[in-house]
Amino acid sequence: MIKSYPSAIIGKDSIDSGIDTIDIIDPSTELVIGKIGNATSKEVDKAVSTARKVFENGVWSKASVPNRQSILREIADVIDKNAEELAHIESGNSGIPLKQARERHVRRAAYNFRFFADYIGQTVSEVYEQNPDFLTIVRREPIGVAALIAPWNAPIALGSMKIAAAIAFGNSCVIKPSEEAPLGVIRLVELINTTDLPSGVVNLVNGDGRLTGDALVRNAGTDLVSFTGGTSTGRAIMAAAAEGLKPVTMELGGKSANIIFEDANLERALDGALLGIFTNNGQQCLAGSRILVHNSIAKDFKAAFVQRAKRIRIGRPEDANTQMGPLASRAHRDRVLGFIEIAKKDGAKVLTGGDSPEEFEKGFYINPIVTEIDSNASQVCQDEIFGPFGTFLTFDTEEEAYRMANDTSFGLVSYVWSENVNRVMRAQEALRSGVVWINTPMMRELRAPFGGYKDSGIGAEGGRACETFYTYAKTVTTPRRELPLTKLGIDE
Ligand code: TXE
Repeated sequence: MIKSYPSAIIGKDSIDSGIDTIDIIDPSTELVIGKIGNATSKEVDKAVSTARKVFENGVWSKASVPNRQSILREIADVIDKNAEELAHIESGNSGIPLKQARERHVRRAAYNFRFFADYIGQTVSEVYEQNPDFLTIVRREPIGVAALIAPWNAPIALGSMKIAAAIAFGNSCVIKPSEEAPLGVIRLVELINTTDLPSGVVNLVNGDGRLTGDALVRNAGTDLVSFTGGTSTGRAIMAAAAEGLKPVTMELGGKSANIIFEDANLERALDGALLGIFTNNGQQCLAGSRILVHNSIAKDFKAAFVQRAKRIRIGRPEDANTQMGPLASRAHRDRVLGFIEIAKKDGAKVLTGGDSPEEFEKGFYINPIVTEIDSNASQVCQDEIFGPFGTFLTFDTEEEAYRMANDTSFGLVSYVWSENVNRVMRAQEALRSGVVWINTPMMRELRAPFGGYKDSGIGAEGGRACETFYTYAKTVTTPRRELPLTKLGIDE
């Protein structure tokens, strides 16, 4: 049965616009599993004004920190209690293997709320008293209504990060999940609505990005915009937000270099390189898609990598054994496959993959792709492919490795594998990316900022980064004694 989902959840009410219904497709079967309506600008307006009303009545924005902490923890508990259901929905709608949805995405969603509950209990404010006549304090106040726009590659994990960060500091929000994979976030918001969080703090609108998403960004009642998605969409959203002078954070694409030096622990580097490009079906902004290997070890490393890539277990997302599921949509799969021809034209050698596994008649499955190429200037080394598509490049010197790693318009993450601590220190300094992972794949420390250099974004997510983004800094100055004031209008 095809279920109809609301086009908006405003407060605790589900609303169906019934307009321009969008099919939601299970990428493993290609079957339509649901329909969502496009929230119209009228519905967006209603969601925003509901969020604003709740913000202004102070029930959440002025709630005590212990009160907010206990509700954030209650949300985390509800996620944990319903983890199995959430993981199934997420996996069924996105093609992410159920095991990864359960152990990484849903667990992370609960952690996001617990993390911010802990964080707000430990915040400190600035006090300036260098001038002994005055005491100046800096207070942090919530801003208002946050517009949150989430992508399809990790909907619950990324959407929950935005909701948790926005509301922890007292804001209300309206989230727009991706129209390609909204079901996990819809269920998350429904679950949030079963807790003691005041109704209207979290609202949701569904629909096409250029209609509903754009209406949300431009709505006069939204005060700031947090976006995760593609770079060109990020540019469009920033331009729309600029008209209202709204602050933005943008977590955009990447073309991350994974540098493997000859003195690395090669077994761990191999495991890490495979995880870096093939986790989450290869659809992640932090993917280590350019694998830069020192020439002296390149031949053996590539051979071992290809052998392992061929053995990655492609399967139905719900199977416990599955390591890689289908890509998220037909259009996306076709786009990823299109890069094979581009690679060949640029002189690349396809070492494996790109064909469809025979056992699946339906579903957007592809075998993991590994290519090698001489020039980092090729489009496959410059464009974000956002799929299970790794490209090998080789280098002779450290400087060459850093030059190549930095020679991209992106700058989200870099990976470095070396057992030489001095080299590691040189590498982290030379690399132009917001995050550098040394001898580890994908270790997300929520206390630290996660954001990109260059076209990979603006701003960051993380403890203090979110505190700064989601609050106004209000400077309050008081004299410590009655200081003489110049008396205007009185003759001296
Ligand atoms: O995402 P979009 P797309 C990259 C990846 C991928 C490419 C395109 O390379 O191939 O982006 O993906 C909403 N105003 N990433 O086109 O468009 C949209 O509805 C307001 C990297 O599918 O960026 C969805 O909710 N909102 C990435 C969200 O933006 C708009 C994750 C993301 O969609 C809008 C995903 C508009 N004008 C893709 N247009 C990462 N950084 O992890 C679209 N949207």
